Amino acid sequence: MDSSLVSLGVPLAIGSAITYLTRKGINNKVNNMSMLADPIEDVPQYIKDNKYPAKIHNSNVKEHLLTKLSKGGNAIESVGFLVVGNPVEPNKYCDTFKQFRQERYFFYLTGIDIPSAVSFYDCKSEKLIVFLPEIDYDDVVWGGMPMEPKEVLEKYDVDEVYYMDQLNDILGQYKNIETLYTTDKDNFEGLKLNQTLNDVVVAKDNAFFYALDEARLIKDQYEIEILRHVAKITDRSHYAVMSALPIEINELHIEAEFAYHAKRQGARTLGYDPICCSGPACGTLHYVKNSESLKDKDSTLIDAGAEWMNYVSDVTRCFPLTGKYTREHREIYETVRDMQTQTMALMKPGVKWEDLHIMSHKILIKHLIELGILKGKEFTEQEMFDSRVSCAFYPHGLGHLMGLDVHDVAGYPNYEDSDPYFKYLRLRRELKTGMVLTNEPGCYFNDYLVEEFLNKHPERAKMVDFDVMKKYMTVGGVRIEDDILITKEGYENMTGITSDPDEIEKIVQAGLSKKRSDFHVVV
Ligand SMILES: [Mn+2]
Repeated sequence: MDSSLVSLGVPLAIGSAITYLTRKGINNKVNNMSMLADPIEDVPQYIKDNKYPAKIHNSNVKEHLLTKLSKGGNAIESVGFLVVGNPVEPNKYCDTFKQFRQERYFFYLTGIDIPSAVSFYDCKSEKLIVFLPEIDYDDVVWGGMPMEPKEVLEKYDVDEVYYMDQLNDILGQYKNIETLYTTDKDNFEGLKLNQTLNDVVVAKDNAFFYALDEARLIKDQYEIEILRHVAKITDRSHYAVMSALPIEINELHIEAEFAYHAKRQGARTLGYDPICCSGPACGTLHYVKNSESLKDKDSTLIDAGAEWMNYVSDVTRCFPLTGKYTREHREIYETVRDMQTQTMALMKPGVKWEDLHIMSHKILIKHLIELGILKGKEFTEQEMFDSRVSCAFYPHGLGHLMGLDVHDVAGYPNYEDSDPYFKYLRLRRELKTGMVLTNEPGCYFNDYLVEEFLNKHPERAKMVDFDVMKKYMTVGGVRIEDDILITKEGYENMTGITSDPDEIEKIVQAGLSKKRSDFHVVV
């Protein structure tokens, strides 16, 4: 990570201001939420030169669906997809709105961020048609003119665009359609579908979801360009967090620093609620408080990722608040880094993710023996492995798919799995070219985990030297998480922020050498 990352000279977005409050409390016309705020100058050239490949995405879904249709090749010619975007949802008993989040299947099939828009795809002609909510006087008065059909047609990879009142007429022209697959009917109310069409709608169908998920699993070049860009935004935001300790005196300041820098770079939202914890709280996997003082703590953990064009990143870094890792913190850090380095080196098409996950546990066991936390003189590594004792320190999976969702579709986890090794592994399949996933091993010292995984299981507890373990409780935990693209040759690590502990110390120390007034902090 070079120091140029400090100069976050990314221009602010100048896109038109969006107001989405209306007198009626309903507004479907907020156009393209994810694009308007993006700083155009910093958008990758490929994204500038190309449209979001919506038609290819529909065709991918068609191909996967074809493998599931029992009637064979011709049956697909009578199939259509009808998917509705999310509406803007009001907050209860007031005239404000929940933050709009486009429904991810709809976005995958259209690339369109307009609330309550509808997408129709005819598998026979491979035509993609979009229907927009009709113009509403109140909406225009309060929120400005929405995008018109001709603008939508120009901007997006669609064949035809109409207003919603033409939905029945246009769909009625497709006499070949016998099955109209949709995800669910949750947003169907405004469609006013006629009976004939309503009769052929099939919702919540396993084959359709399978086809959607398998299509979303493999990222194309356009999606990869977005993911690389959002990874870059996330890198700089993590760098900013590590560099700003003089103005971070509470966990919430860490979250604020990350969110501020992500937004300045054009990320309107974050991919998920950031996890910002310090000291023993680093042992809580999905810590949500983000509000404790950093005073008198040694360690911190931040798990945060920006979101851009509805695609996310998911990165975790751990750094010492003093600028120097304590001995125990460093030992755990090196353990986790070794788990990540060794498993990452093996990431390539054809490798079973379960195998790398198991390998990460075996590496952890070796390190915990070396540190004296596990009793290596009394028990063999195999006995420890068989007992699942390492799950007390590493209860989650090695990683998960990532894309439009932070825990993306098509991982086929089994949360009912009785084996603690696999219960929380969110990806249960072979790696394939074009998959994007995280590699995020961890090691934690958490009272609750000790109670549940050790104290309640004497056969595991006897393998642990509790006196040695106690010395590590103040570390809380370490997780190192990078975002990986599987390539033909192996992998590409899209995450650029360093995880080298020496480099991290340097970054933190450089920040600590500054004064509060060296930062842009008004309050
Ligand atoms: Mn993650």
